[in-house]
Amino acid sequence: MAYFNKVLIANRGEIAIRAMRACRELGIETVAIYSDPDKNALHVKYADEAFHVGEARPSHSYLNKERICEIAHKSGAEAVHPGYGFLAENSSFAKLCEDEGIVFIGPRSDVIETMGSKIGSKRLMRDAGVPVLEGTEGGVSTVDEAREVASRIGYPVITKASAGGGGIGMQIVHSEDELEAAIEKAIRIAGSAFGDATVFIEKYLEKPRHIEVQVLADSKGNAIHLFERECSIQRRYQKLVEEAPSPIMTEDLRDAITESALTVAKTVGYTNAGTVEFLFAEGQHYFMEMNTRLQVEHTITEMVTGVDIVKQQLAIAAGEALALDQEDIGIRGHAIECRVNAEDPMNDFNADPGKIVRYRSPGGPGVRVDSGVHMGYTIPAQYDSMVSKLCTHGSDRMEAIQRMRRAIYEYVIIGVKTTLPLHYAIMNNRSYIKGDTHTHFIEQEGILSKLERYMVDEESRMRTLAESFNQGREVAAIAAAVDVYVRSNQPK
Ligand code: MV4
Repeated sequence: MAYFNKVLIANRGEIAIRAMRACRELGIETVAIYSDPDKNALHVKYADEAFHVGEARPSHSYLNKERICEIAHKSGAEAVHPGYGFLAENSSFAKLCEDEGIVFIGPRSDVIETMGSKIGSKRLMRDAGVPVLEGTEGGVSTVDEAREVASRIGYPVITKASAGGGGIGMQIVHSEDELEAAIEKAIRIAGSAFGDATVFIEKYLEKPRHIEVQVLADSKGNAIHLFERECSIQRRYQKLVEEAPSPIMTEDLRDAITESALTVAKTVGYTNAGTVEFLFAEGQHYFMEMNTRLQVEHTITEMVTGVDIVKQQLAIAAGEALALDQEDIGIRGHAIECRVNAEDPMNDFNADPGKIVRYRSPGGPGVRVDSGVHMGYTIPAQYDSMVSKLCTHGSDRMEAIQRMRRAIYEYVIIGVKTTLPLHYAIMNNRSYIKGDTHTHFIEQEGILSKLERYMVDEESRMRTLAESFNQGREVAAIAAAVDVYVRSNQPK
């Protein structure tokens, strides 16, 4: 049962390799695309065939819809896996594939479009009986209307862009005298960021958790969920650490949130793998949005459920009925993901692309590292700076945490600065260990101000590892790289 003979992977880095791994296990041939700076990237070497797609700029390469369809036809690929980012939630690309007779491995284009509107999808789900936060019915057209709604639901309220994402256009409003200026600002920002100035208002939750439910739905009307992930630990809307299951779930809360997620999927006629995002506070969940793609953090759900989500995506896209029943799915143990980025946590998380001169990834029991890098690889400046997803699985949450600390200890990355010391600090934080996570965790726990201590440990660890690792010519180069690393990390 091979589903397809050949699949084009319209992405780069770790997620391109992740998709190809599922194809390889199933005996499906893979086609890679690559931009100029990715000529020698791992995803290109992994694939059976590779085609140059364009220059570095995403608009000329990984976002070039027509060229990607052309390569699919030329290579004889029957389907396209979009990964995450780039074209993964682009309804016009999904539509182009549909029109060209190429299977888009994801939901139908109209479903992507429906979920792209925050206002539209929120109203649709409220009408279907899914809990949503109180707020304006549609977009805010006048300040008077906003004032009326805000005083009805009570301050604080928040403005959001209907086309939005990533917190763009979000303004927290604590009282009526801030309202007018906040709405004007939100409209201006939304208009310039998305070309759609529609904003809405809803009740603001002070310290919510971010909990999301993984769903799978086939084209025959079957839908199941793979339980939840908690993704509350983030900075500037970039997730840093995720875990599955959520540390605060009870059986009742889980029944309620997974039922809502399945209602969302069924209400839009969802197919393929998707994620329903909720805010969670004081025992209640509220639908926020649906991500109509495979997510970065799908890995931890795979670790606790044993389900290969990418293989499920391929089966569903090929028109197969889900072979899994809800009763077959359980949670075994606990999994944590750290997104290891080539960034400098001591310098406002600025990207630190460049050459990885020494690299050794951790292993052993309960460790999974999904990565698109290798020793000698240069992380290009043009794309996101993720080095890898470091995931651990344990029989319970504490074992997963202990394994994560141990895996970070084993991880050698020299040449670029990484977020590993930050992850180490989180794994040793009292509140984190208690499971007391929320969306303002990093600021509230003062994680960044405690980092210097971990950076000093990290430097001496890297020195020791560099020395024990290398002989001959390489030693000088690595010693120099460690020195650069140490000097640039001196507390100011
Ligand atoms: C909120 C909220 C509190 N109340 N909405 C941030 C990104 C965007 N997609 C939704 N976000 C939030 N919406 C209400 N009514 C708090 C956040 C929020 C957040 C949400 C998920 C993960 C991390 C976050 C960090 C800060 C704020």
